[in-house]
Amino acid sequence: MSSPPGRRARLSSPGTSRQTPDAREEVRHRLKDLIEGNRVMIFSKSYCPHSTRVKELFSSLGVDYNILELDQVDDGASVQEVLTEISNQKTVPNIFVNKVHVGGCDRTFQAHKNGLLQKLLQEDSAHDYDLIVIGGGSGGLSCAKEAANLGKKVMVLDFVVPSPRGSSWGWALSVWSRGQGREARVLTLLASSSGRPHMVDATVLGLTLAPCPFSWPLLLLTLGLGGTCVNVGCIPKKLMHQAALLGQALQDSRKFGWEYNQQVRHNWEAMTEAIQNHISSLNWSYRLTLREKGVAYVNSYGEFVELHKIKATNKKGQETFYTASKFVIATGERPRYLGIQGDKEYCITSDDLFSLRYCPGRTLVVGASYVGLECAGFLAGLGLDVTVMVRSVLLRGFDQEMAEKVGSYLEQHGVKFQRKFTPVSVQQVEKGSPGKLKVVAKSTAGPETVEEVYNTVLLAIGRESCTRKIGLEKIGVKINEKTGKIPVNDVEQTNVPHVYAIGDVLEGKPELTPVAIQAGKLLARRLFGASLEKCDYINVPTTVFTPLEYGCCGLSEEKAIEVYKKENLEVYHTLFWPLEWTVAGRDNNTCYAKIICNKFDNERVVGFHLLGPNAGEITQGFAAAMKCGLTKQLLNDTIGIHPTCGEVFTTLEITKSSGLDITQKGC
Ligand code: FAD
Ligand code: NA7
Repeated sequence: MSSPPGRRARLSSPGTSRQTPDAREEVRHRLKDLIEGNRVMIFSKSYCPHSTRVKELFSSLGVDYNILELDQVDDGASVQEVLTEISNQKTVPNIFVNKVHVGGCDRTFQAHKNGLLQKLLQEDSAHDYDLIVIGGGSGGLSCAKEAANLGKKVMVLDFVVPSPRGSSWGWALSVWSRGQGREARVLTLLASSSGRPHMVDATVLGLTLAPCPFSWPLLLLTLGLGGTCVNVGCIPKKLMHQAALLGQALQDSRKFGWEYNQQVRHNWEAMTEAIQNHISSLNWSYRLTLREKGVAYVNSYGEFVELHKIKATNKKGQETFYTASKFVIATGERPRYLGIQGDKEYCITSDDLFSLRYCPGRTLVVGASYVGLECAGFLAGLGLDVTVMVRSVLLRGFDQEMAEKVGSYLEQHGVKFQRKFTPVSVQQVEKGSPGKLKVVAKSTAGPETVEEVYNTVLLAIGRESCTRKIGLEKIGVKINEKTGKIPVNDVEQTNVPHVYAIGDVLEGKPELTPVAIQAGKLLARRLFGASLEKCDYINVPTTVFTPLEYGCCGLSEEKAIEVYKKENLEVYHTLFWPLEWTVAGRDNNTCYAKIICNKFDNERVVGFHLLGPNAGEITQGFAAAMKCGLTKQLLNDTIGIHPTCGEVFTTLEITKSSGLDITQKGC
């Protein structure tokens, strides 16, 4: 663990003689000054392992401490003697917190376990808040709520800077009031950013509400609380994926005997309005939860101005200043732009798509990572003409065999791929909703240039961390200048001890909602509770929600070969035919399952990959098994659930190295 170096106390005592009473008295005074002048004072010896453990504990709690290494000062022996008189403790480490003698290593850890240490540390009320979280997304809200659960005074700042196309999400005006009956609790959503004013009852939105504590109705304005996932990420994306899957199910249903005559068509406006209503209800329930937990929520842009002070600027430009003992940066990321003619004026990104008021029509998706492919997949599933412009490979960082299979399924389902091209200009040729845009693209492999007209151009070319305009340079928090990401140690602490970071802004960590949530919750528990548990970023499962879902956990085949070497791995795989696809007459050699095992570790599964229906649901369970050390033998010993797709992993027999045929016969 890399712990921040504590400040080294100086105890130089010129002319001090350990023998004379005067010198002894002088040491006593100096020690008193150190104990009274420092929130945490550790008397230690630089080589003592117990002292190191204690320093690590305070570092993991984000607490600044002062150290006096008794083996590194001239009069260390007499200091230790005087310390023994003061504290009745002979040994080091010898710890004082807010002038209170805590004890040695064991007693300090015990005090941490039973909460006494935290109480002692809290007796520092110089700041407005114990914790200020900048960013009210997945990570920030999780951290703030947990800190409030632990009795802390917490503030969350959340502010959405509108996208270049003007999208700013999630405002909702609602009334919260007592209902008619004893148990009744009513929230009525009056209007939301999704469009025209409407009245929706909370129960219809599936909200569980605490009874309204007031006898009069409370009018609440909620502004997009919840960050990327809720407003412009996972939630609307998965719901649009579901809309597309329903279209596929409609096609399959005829094979299962459903007869219907009316022409089936999809209504974009109806879908987006329903999804935006759901999002408004989530925004509102987050707001309510913060209120219930006593977390102060401020809809303002946060920026550091001093080590313990931030400036909060609201929509009207009004500035307010707040101080806190600790800060968590959870500002997330926003979509990147190409930096070419017409991109900010005419192109949209995922920040605009999910609330787009009109059907995007013929669409060009630029970028082939998961955001690009997922959007291309559901847009094609809704019946649109979609092209993906790919600069290099599909799904960089994912298993490339799986990525190509995801791509070919998309292609079978009507998505066109323009490989090895990147746009150089976007020009409006016709206004409208949607209008028409001419895209000129250049080959990345040669001099070729092409041009084509689309109704919509969706950029999915990566995301920029929101770390460059939050005053980090003023307080010395280091970022990776190239990526904007924040490097942290294994307890999410930046190089400035009282400033932490979680979620998408972190360098080298998976950019996923559950990761941000887990990191935020555990951070709060470490800072304010008795926990030392760290966030485990290994074997984080994920799923690409393309029309045929791709779920994975652990290493890609390429990465596994890099880490373990090919000869040390055994890869088991098969194509399979979901039962639901048989009657529907869908392809029998599309779905694919693969595990990568380390031959020299009991065939432990180091990579799990599945392309098939509901891969997200299936992968979640196997991820838990991988946490428990899943091996091939354990999979063999597991009895399958028949007939399911997941059972395929209990019967994998063919190794890739054998080269045996894995195609499914039939149909
Ligand atoms: P965010 O959720 O982005 O929250 C940051 C918040 O801070 C925002 O509200 C922002 O406006 C605010 N903010 C920024 N700067 C300031 C400031 N200075 N002051 C005040 N407020 C500020 N993950 C999954 O796990 N599953 C998925 O299926 C999935 N799908 C996705 C689909 C898309 C299209 C996208 C874009 C992302 C998807 N993700 C998915 C990723 C997921 O959304 C992120 O990993 C997650 O939201 C990160 O949480 P966070 O707390 O780090 O940041
Ligand atoms: P990613 O994962 O950074 O991928 C960006 C994609 O865009 C990738 O395919 C890039 O190709 C491509 N790209 C980047 N620049 C260009 C240009 N100039 N022209 C064409 N294509 C380009 O971004 P996502 O938006 O998909 O996801 C980012 C995170 O957001 C993700 O981790 C989620 O948590 C949410 P490359 O492979 O670099 O050649």
